[in-house]
Amino acid sequence: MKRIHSTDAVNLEDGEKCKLAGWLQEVKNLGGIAFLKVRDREDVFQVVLVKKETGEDEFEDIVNIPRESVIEIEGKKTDTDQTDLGYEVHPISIKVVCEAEKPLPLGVVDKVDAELPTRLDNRFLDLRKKDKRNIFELRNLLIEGMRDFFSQEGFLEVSTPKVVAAGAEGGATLFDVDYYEEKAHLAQSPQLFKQILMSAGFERVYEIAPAYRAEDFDTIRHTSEFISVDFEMSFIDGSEDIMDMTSYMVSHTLSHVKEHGNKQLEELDVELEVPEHPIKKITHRGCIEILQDLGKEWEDRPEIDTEAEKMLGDYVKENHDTDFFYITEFPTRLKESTFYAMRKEYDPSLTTYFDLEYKGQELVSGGQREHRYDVLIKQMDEIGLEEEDFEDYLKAFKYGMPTHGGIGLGLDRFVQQMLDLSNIREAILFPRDTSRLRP
Ligand code: AMO
Repeated sequence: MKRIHSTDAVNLEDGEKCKLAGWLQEVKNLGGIAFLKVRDREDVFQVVLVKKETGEDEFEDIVNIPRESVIEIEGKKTDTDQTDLGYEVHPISIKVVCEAEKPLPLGVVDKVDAELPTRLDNRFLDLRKKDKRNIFELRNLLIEGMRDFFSQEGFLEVSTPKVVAAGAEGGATLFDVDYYEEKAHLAQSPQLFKQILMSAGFERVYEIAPAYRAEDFDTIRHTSEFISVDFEMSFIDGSEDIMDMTSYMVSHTLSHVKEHGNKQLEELDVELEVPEHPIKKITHRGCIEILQDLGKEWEDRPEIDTEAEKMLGDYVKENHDTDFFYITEFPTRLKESTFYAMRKEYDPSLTTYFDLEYKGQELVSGGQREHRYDVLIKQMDEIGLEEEDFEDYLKAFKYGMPTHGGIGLGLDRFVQQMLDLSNIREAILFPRDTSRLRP
């Protein structure tokens, strides 16, 4: 007989035979009768064990199976209004597929969560909890919604190397790799490759892949490995085109999650905002003014730090009733690592770069790129980058490069913010950070 899920058994006739399997979550032994709660991917079903039917020895064997063992039950589905699924199973046979050791390093049905490090050390058990799996089902929908959007808009999904010779986002956060006789790095971003593909004439590309940053401190919104969603598009008239595409992408993606993840969202008690067009834009200068009005004190070199971002997020929520807004026109000096940023024609102290903020935290950063070879070289010189280190990249600009731009979006952060998770690690199956390399 083929094994079916607990939710499929709902549709069987009363008394029909079935085979179900899962993890033994709980045993309630009342002496002559015992109730087993067994969990599969879809739900928790109940098995009723009657001593008179099984015999004393078998009854004892079964009620003593350790919790979280995997068991397989063949039996009769019997309708009842005593369980949530509307049936229980009267077993003909119960097989232990794999017995769990005792004690468990982490409780699966405990009401209160253990500390995050303990949970991450035992992630396979942690993920058996429904609320944890909901996060990854919604993450899956987020990715599905993005792919759906990109494909509708004529973007090609690409895969670029993760072992690279040159970094794109500044030397400080590069991981080194021994690569045969050479020194290589883990890619911080697909930035340089997605730009090269614009010269190749692909026009619209996107990638969803890991990016690596040797962040030297632990925060609730940074990890050393994260999934970067990047797109790049050509023949644009300015960074407005990139912001529009980003807004449509975020809206489409969130409505996809809302439409298909209703059950999980309800279980996690989350309400999603799908942002309307156009998403509010505030210049970097305008943000500083708002922050000054709000009483934030500045040092000599005003950067919008984590605290300021939060203040701005609250301000926008209060005054404009939305979780989303763009910070535009980042000053050139604040984007010095992004040598590839195009500057504003009317004021080269400003870039065409923007961030998209979501619930008071940066989610996206992007803008229009400098596509003119000579200007690009000048910008690299200004911050002391060596041309020969970027030879392969620069070559693509010499033989016909269209105007272009794009963004990078942190997928894990998107999940974190969307579901109001207290730590980005909750949104990652097996996070990597300054103190975690396993499991
Ligand atoms: P940036 O460095 O701002 O831009 O990164 C883009 C987005 O990636 C996410 N992010 C991170 N998430 C988790 N842990 C980290 N350590 C981490 N670092 C970044 C953030 C951020 O907004 N090449 C440009 C993008 C572009 O211009 O196309 C870039 O990588 O959500």
